Amino acid sequence: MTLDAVVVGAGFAGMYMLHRLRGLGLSARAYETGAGVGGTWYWNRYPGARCDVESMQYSYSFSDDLQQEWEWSERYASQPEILLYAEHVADRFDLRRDIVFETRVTRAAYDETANLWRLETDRGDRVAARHLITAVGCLSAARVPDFPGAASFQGPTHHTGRWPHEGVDFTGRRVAVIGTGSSGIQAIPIIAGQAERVTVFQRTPNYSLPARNRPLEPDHQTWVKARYAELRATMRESAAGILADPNPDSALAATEAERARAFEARWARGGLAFVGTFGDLAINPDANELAAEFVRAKIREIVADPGVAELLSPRNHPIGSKRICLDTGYYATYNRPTVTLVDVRRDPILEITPTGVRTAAAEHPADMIVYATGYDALTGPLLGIDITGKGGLSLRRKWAAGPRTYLGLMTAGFPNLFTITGPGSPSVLSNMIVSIEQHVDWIAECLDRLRARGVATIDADPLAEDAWTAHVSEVAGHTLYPRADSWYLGANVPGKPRVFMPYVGGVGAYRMKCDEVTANGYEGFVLS
Ligand code: N01
Repeated sequence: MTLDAVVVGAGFAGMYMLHRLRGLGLSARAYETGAGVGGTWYWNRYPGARCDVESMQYSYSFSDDLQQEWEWSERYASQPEILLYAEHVADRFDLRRDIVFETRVTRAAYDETANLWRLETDRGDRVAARHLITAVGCLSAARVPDFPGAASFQGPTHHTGRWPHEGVDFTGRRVAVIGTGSSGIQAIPIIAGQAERVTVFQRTPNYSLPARNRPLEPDHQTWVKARYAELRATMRESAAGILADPNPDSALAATEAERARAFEARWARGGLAFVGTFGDLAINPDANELAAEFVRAKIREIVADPGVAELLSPRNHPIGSKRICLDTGYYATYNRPTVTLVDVRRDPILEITPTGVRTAAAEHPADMIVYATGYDALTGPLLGIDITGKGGLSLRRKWAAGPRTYLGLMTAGFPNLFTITGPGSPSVLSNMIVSIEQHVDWIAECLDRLRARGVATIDADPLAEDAWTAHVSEVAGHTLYPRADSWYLGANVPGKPRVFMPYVGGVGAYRMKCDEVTANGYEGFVLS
């Protein structure tokens, strides 16, 4: 059977892509590893999982009926509520009949003679499609570090991104949590509220800001819904796809009192708006340090033990150069007598034993291990599929020194393969749904226009790809991002090339660039 398009994944990207393809009258099918829709929100069922983009902004804008009828209950939606929303969308737009669940696409090979993508799945399906569109997510390849002895551990182990559907009861348990990124920081306070003991193994302290989550006031919801068109337009033209009200002024130009007032006001407001307190926090190390020290002072205020407060205070990277975390009661959790923090930089994990975690200095008994150890980000989910393009070129080989794309949408030598929120696009540096909708709309329009012009094949021009890849890296070089060992750079995966993968130019500027490429007849692409 030959389809017009196969979509890989049925999270927010895959679902909307499928909807748009159908709207164009194309035959399409999505393959999804999970047993349901929702992607990230299907897998990440750990306690405390919540989106840190506000719910009324972290939602689809493509259907006004949908955005008017759906009611969010909190400022930041919890994982169960976002999953319900995803399921509602799947039902409302009747998407499930074209999604094959519990099926992973394992291979995709471009057949040059037939101009088709030939796919294989782990269930033995064989299917051919004119277009292959990956909607595999940026943070879906979960990573558990290779600790010696890990398999010998006698109790249950759970990665935050592969959490059991039936939930986990921590009552009476001694729980080891490894990792203090966004997932760990959300889960630790809730686990500590239930477990007998929690030992947190921290390699890098993170800057975390208070979420100040609360029930969504009905008046606010009505207000937003009445202005959705205008607010969504502002989000699309913004830097990060959120309504953040950034202050363009320099932190260094303000007086000490003005700065303190500005930081305090945004800290009190809660959420990601803190990073927009001044315009130079992401680019000027001195300005950044002022914001970083403000957060460290807050940690010292909250955490009773000065030694623990110091361990929790990030000092080896600028604020915002690793993904900022939002929390509810994270730092205060360390005031509980049942919670211990282990700094694994000073006291490294040597091995997992049958009954706990052994560091250089001590054995830490545990009945359960929670791995909040993150992902092989951006490239991991794509390279997890054995993809070969023209001349048998494998994507793994092509990207051996880091991803190379044109606009994060295509990679040369792999015709008719589109990568939604691929490396080289704003993706993880933005509200993902804004970036997803922009890519899906761009791809849908492209397929429609090419069909109208009788063009069968689109591929990235290698020269345009070289220029874009250099531009992505150059723009990142003007910021403080490369100063941290982050997953944006692949630093969390041993052996992964150190390349800054997402595009920091901002979703507004990026959208203009993509629209310009379309207006110029797909400049930088080769059509045939
Ligand atoms: O993963 P992470 P995450 N030994 O990679 C540590 C999004 N997200 O799942 O920093 C010891 O950030 C690692 O240490 P280090 C968001 O974009 C959003 O928490 O590499 N420790 C780090 O502390 C986020 O950024 C939301 O030194 C090891 C932790 O494990 C992204 O997903 C919620 C180790 C991993 O942190 C990923 O977040 C959750 C080792 N060998 C996630 N290996 C919201 O919207 C790794 N670590 C709220």
